[in-house]
Amino acid sequence: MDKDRDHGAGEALVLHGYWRSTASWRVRIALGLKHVNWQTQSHDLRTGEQGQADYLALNPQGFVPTLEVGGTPLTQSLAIIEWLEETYPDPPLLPGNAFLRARIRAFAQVIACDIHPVQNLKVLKMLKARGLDQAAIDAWAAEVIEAGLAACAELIANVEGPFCFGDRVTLADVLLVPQLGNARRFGARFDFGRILQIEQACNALPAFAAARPEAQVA
Ligand SMILES: N[C@@H](CCC(=O)N[C@@H](CS)C(=O)NCC(=O)O)C(=O)O
Repeated sequence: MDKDRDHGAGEALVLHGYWRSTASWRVRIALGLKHVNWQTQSHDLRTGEQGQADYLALNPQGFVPTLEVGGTPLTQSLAIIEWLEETYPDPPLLPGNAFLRARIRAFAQVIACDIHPVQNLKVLKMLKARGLDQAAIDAWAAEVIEAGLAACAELIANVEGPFCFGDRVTLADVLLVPQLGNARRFGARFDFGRILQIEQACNALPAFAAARPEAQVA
């Protein structure tokens, strides 16, 4: 890799992901909102394809997503989305002033840093290996999701919808909708504040509809 080369708009984009991956789902939404063309390469997490040597060369953590930009990999969904935001500024996912942007990022980070990481496959397998049965694992995941989503609802309690931060989709909505998919998977409550109405408003948009797991080829 030429470390001095920047990567800009118009380069070929390949999204390495998986249909059910929450973090890949986020990136699919952002790509759709930005009206960017991309190709997709699926890695079956159930069979461990994310741990194969050729994939680890792109993403040493063995996680999806990875976005290849002109053949160079970018990892971590939030970093990928921020790269998209800087490269394709329209429509902005981080609008407004610095204070509003900090609030939007805080909401997104509750999900990306504090709720989602403990439900990834590696972590769930570790719990199983330590003797927890599936019901206990699901209950533990649901508890974490519920506490996090309740906090998310509070963070936007003083904002009018239809979206998390007003009448435009932001990074917060991009993170929220896939996390609600995970909430359903683990049987967690998510009827906090405006959360359900926000999900409905988002899913009415083509970029969100096209990014749903059910709309992907497995
Ligand atoms: N912080 C990472 C999380 C990525 C992540 O957890 N990906 C999951 C799918 S949603 C994964 O690849 N899991 C594979 C495994 O745990 O082996 C990001 O936002 O990109």
